[in-house]
Amino acid sequence: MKLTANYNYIGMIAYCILVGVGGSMACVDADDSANSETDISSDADSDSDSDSDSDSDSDSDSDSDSDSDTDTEEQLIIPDCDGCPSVGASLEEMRCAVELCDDAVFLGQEYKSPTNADPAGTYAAIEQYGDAANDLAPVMNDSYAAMASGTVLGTDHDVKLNPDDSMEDPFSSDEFKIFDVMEWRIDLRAPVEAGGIQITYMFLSAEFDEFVGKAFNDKFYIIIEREGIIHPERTVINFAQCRDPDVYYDFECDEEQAEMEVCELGERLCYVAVNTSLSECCWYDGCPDGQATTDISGTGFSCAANPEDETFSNGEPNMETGKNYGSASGWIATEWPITPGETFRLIFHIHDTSDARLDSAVLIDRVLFVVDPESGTVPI
Ligand SMILES: [Ca+2]
Ligand SMILES: [Ca+2]
Ligand SMILES: [Ca+2]
Ligand SMILES: [Ca+2]
Repeated sequence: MKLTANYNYIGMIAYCILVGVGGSMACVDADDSANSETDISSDADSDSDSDSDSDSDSDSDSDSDSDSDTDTEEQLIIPDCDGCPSVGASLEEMRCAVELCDDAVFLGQEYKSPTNADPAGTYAAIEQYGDAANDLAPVMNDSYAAMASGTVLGTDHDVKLNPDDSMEDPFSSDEFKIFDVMEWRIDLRAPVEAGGIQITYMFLSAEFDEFVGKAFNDKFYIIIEREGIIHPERTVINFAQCRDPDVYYDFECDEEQAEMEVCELGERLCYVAVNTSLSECCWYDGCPDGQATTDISGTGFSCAANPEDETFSNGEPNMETGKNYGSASGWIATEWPITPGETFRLIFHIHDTSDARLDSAVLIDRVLFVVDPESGTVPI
């Protein structure tokens, strides 16, 4: 996956180039696009031109397997979100905030807590999380969706929504129960030209840094649910290498994942949590000294300067002081293959592990279909 991509701009039927990670787009003539394919032409293209584009892309799939990532260009399918309300506390605003604006693609949604916590206040579609001057400007359009295992807004991230109910973690082999589970379930129909889906997001947690390298971690799963023979089959599509795989990992790369080239067979992997290598930890061994790359000031998840701010003298977590500090993953993106035209459910799942305390949150920005996916989870 890479930052510069050609865009098939649905509605405009014009080709645009993403400029930087801020998500601003510039529509250019084909001659200006250094890596453009030969059949990408000017803004005046008709619908049939864009159809032939996707044909040529699928042809190139079989050729590009052995190519390096840098040579491949994906095409993101960008919907027209004009008039889609994208700021507020309703689910309609949530879906617009993540660019699921196309009614031909978006089939329905619900937001539920499998552990019977009250969802009110755990999600919102917002323009910027924390301070206005921090690094959390939206990646695309005016807003993103936020959800948490506690109260999503404000700076108190030690909120027990429903400490009396819990469940097994269906994707973790550890034996810790999960609490304050929140699931945003979205039913989608992939466009016929789509070969995959891309989700851009940032995980934040009060569990940084005192729980890095520990087993009981809050997790954020992106789950694809498809009809199975007996019951719906759920697959977690977001995982990466681990911060400290000798100390902690969630699972090892299996043959199916290795065949998809999202990891190497037997490699130790981590779900998106404080233990993923993508996390911007603060003082854990090997992390920058009390500083993270992404400025998340005002969110209540900012770095502690010293281990003493979050741990007892024996190194064990001190939740009473550690709850006031945390960190984030920075913006990351996950891509995964989808069958063109397929109907499926996308689930954003966040939970507290082991107890209902030290909340975690996720900002979810653009959810886009892509013509040529490069499966995996990477920083952007
Ligand atoms: Ca957005
Ligand atoms: Ca902390
Ligand atoms: Ca927690
Ligand atoms: Ca909680």
